[in-house]
Amino acid sequence: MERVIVHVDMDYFYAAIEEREDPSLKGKAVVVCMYSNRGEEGGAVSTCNYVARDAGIHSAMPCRKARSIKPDAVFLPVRKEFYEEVSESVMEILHSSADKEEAFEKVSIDEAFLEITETCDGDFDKAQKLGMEIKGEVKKSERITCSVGIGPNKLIAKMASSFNKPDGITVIRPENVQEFLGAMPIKKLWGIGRVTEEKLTEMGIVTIADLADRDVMELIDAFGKNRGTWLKQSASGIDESPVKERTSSDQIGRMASLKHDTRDEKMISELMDELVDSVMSKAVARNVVFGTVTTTVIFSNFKTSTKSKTLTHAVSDKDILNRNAMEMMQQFLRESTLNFRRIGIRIGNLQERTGQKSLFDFYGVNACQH
Ligand code: TTP
Ligand code: CA
Repeated sequence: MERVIVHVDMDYFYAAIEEREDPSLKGKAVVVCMYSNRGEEGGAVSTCNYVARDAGIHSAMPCRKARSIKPDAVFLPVRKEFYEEVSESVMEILHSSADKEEAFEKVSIDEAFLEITETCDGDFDKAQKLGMEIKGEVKKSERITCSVGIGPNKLIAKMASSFNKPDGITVIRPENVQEFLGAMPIKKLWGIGRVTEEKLTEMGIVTIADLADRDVMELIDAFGKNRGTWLKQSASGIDESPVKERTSSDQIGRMASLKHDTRDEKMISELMDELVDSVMSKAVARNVVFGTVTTTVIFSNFKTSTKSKTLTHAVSDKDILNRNAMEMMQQFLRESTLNFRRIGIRIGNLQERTGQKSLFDFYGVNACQH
């Protein structure tokens, strides 16, 4: 069966979050700036919304220049930790749509690949439907948009997601890969930078189709074996690299929606059991113990709240995880009258397990909340 790969890229991510948080920004140019230690005078544009882009502002431009182009734009400082929280919620949604646990690859704060071959039986019509559902769920839960690309491999999925932005979806079926790539200029091929582009242009290669038509030996002569072969394959739309989890992460988290919005503790506890099982099986597979437990609730009005607890010793114990998680859920229930829409659990401060688990099965102090 042909693989079906999805690439999701959030639209003008940091600026979109700022727009969401402050409805008065709607329609205005919003520029998120990374200020340097020289204060507001230094610094570069991290990103900006599409109103600001239409005026000519873009990432990495000096903030001072952006200000001179559009003095009436709203300039905001980067709030990285906050964006990371939003990113985690988005990633939970994307992860839960993948074929299986391992079929998910977070690429950056606002981009991920997921494989859905089994979920859609290799059928690209079903894949398109699932892609729309993913977009809908992200929009509903986080109130920001993303662009989705679907194709038979990561290369095509990645190029498809940037084909129609913002809030787009592009599905490239295997039989349309050549047509999709062919007419594009070579600089659009994922992985081609300015230096390669210049060299290819000197060789008379302008479009991706030109590159695909070149003899592989000629490309190897010019770029070496690995790069030459890669250029030929990519231009032909071939990419066999797997979607695979990057395991360097120091956290393992899961989030899921309740069957309907509720405050019923039994329903919440049943779903939490499933999430705890899933997180624990991953911790066991990675052979790690955890030192923190974090829970998240997304309420019926889409507001998100998080609580964390630092354990006295790192453990790997399902009951401890479950007990801590449910204590936090009860606290959430006491603090708000709203229904719960989604709940999540995350373990952090992961360390390699050294055995003798029972020695360290203490838990409980240093509770902190935010
Ligand atoms: P991108 O996905 O490159 O950009 P974007 O999400 O803002 O816009 P687009 O709709 O075109 O996808 O980057 C994701 C985030 O990473 C972006 O919101 C801010 C941050 N970023 C920087 O801080 N500096 C940069 O130079 C770039 C390119 C991104
Ligand atoms: Ca993006």
